[in-house]
Amino acid sequence: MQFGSIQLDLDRVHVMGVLNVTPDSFSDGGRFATLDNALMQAESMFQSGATFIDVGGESTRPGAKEVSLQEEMDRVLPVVEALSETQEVVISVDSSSPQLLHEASKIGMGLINDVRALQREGALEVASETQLPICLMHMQGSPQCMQENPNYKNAIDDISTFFEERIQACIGAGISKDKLILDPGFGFGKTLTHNLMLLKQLTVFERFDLPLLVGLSRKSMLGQITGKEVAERLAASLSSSVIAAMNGARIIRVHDVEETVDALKVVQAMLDV
Ligand code: 7PJ
Repeated sequence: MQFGSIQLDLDRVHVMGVLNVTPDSFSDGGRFATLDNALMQAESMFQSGATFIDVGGESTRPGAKEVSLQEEMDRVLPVVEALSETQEVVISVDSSSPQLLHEASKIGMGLINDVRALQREGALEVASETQLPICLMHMQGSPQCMQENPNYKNAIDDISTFFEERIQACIGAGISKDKLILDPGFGFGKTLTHNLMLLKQLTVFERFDLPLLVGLSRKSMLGQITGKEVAERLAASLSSSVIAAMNGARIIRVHDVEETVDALKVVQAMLDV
């Protein structure tokens, strides 16, 4: 798949490093809120083997406050611009805001990562104009209320129906199907059981014949399983990344890039035999 100027083989496993530029971000306490810190963190993730850097300025942790468009743009755009000048890495932008995505597309964004799957007004049109790849993520509800009472008739079926609907919406907006990546959205309006079922049955989404991206890194489901705080979830995160890759995920979104790259090299070496 072509991500701006960078071509990647998505039959192989890739690591996406998370770069939060939110002062209230969930697991690094906003330490990378300033531009210099963000760039240093990105450089370190790139050196460790990340092929994507996912820049996000809106905290979507459960219960997080909404951020204004201006604030989100002020956080994200300088980072995108600086990264595109210095790194040979795909810059993914974790945003649902059409205006931000439009601006970011002019300064080096290589992937649209929208946790709302282009459902905001104007998002489909902007995404179509950029001609960039798009990750469509499933979420039930909104970050403000999604963990209050996650509820599905059948989570796999409901998420599949959602994917079908969003893929059709994209095609209707002139986006070709081969630009799409799917993500079931671990932790976004899902109970522990939903998350575990999705991880176990991830291969069911192979029927869409599109690359799968997943993010499980440090998430609360891992805290529920291990009883550990966010900062102590490395081993659990690695375990979940390995399971996801073995079940077909090809882009794994994580905070701990160096450790994940090694863990996934083992998976890739095995797949290569
Ligand atoms: C995800 C994301 C994810 C995609 C976040 C966190 C919450 N984008 N953005 N998939 N999670 N595509 O990292 O805990 O799972 S923010």
